[in-house]
Amino acid sequence: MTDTIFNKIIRREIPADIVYEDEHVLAFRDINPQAPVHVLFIPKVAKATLNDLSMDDAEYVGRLMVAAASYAKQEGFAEKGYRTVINCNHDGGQTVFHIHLHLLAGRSLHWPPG
Ligand code: DGP
Repeated sequence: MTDTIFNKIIRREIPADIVYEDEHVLAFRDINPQAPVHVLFIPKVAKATLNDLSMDDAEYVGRLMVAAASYAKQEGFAEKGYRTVINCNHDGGQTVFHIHLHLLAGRSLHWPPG
């Protein structure tokens, strides 16, 4: 897959407000926040979309969820609530083709989403 802006963030070639990092996952604040808390959790090894995953990648993508939930607990909004979203391709609203989990919190979120 082609290099994306998120790989440049991983390599520290462009700045980002990084809030979490481990061996497999990096998390940073979204440049265009849709809620008071809007953090993107990305795998350090890039795959473009959810469609590129197989069952062998269950841990790969699961790590994003677990990291997001841990962050929510650490930041103190886990009990109040939050939303996680992975957009896929055009109709899903995906614009950056490096899988990422959105974590949104800090306000009451509407359903269904737009
Ligand atoms: P999606 O639409 O699901 O592909 O979400 C991509 C998100 O990435 C979008 O909410 C804006 C964010 N984004 C795009 N470029 C940058 C960037 O350079 N820095 C940061 N922090 N976020 C970015």
